[in-house]
Amino acid sequence: MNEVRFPEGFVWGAATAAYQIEGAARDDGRGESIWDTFSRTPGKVFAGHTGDVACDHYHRYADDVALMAELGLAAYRFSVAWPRIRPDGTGPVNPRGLDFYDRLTDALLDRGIDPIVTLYHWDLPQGLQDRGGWTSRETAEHFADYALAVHARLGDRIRTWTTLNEPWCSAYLGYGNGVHAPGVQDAGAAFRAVHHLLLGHGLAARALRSAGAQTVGITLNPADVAPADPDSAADAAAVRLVDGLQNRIFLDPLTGAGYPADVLEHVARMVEPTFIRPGDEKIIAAPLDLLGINYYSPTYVAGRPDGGGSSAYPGTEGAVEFLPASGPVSDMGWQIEPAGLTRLLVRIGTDYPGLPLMITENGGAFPDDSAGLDADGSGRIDDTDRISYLDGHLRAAHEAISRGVDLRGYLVWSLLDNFEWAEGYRKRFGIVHVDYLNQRRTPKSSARWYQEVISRNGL
Ligand code: PNW
Repeated sequence: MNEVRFPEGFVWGAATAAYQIEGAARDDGRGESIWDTFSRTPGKVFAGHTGDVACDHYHRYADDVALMAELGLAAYRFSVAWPRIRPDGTGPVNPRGLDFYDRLTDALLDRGIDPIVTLYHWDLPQGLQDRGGWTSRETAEHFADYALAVHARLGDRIRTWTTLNEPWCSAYLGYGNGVHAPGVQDAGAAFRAVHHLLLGHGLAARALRSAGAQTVGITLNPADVAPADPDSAADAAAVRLVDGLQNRIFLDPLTGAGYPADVLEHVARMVEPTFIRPGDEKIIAAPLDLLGINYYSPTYVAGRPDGGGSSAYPGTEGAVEFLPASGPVSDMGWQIEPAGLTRLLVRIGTDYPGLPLMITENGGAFPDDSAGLDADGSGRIDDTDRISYLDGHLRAAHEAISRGVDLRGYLVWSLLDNFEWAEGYRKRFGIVHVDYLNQRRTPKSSARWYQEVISRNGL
């Protein structure tokens, strides 16, 4: 294989999210989130798993930061749990919740690791869901207030602030097909949620910048949507529809172009978009310093009147067929295709120029292979499938850079095995293995490999 070197200053790191790793669900005045409610509802999450304990990172953060330092990470992306900061969503700020992120931030800075904050990685306070959640406009305003409260405590030390993680998932999986919390199944609610999430982003971005935040961004999970048959006009129409629902519905308003007309037309078939008020698109278009991109797998579609569509894309039934994965897949069943990452980065770099990009998540779930571990946790976990996934995707990212894409960094998902949402703990994305019986951390071979990549700034 060719040697590749990344640009000087390229940021290497890892990512996690609060509900997936922290545990300590009842500590220090934390309130409940929609994921507490959802995971405690029988039948929603695999085997009834919850985030009550997770990786117990809340109590073990100092050791986890030491591990990050050992691996040589330059940056660490974590999320702040809103219900730790405003336990019931609307009432007073809980200083003990902020204390935890204060300690974590200082531990990172002590080790020279740059903190990258995500303000919302899906754990909406249940109290706000009881008032309509993201279908309600008022949630967007509460989000901006909460963002300011976090900034007031950490703004003197944290440079990079991102508002939302993957609003596509929050809206379409949370309110559309109900596979994620809060488990609502209603296409109209999903589109209301899209708009209020974007509005919340815009209000928070503006507020953070006025408060002095240096770098303000958002993380999306844009898809590389490709046609089953590149020569078929019907498939091209299906690509346009899915691209609209996944990519342009977010990227166009965020970058100042407003909602695309074809997407609004599609939405209007399911719900009258009266929730979009004059002036909203201007708020959503708050200047962005960074666009985070999470990429795992490509999406192939065909245009067919008898296509089953996907419950994750409202209104695609009877128009689109989503092709099943072909070729190698991860333990999530997701097709492994690094070239999709190159295509996606080049497309975003071309269609939305001038926006610095960072891969804020990329990685693979692969079956646990901890059988080689001794009882004391020593020994090796040879996750060669994960190493080859990461190697392929880093080469794909490098290819995009060499084609002129302004890619600033790469954060692997994830530092630790963790609570994989509806899949519970059965899917493992970590470069570090977690034994949930005793919370022992064991770096997998991929962690040692990544350490080497970081130290050479390349492959
Ligand atoms: C992302 N889908 O979630 C999240 O940001 C992470 O918290 C998560 O652990 C990671 O990817 C791996 O799943 C997604 O169904 C969940 O298309 C589901 C989908 C996409 C992303």
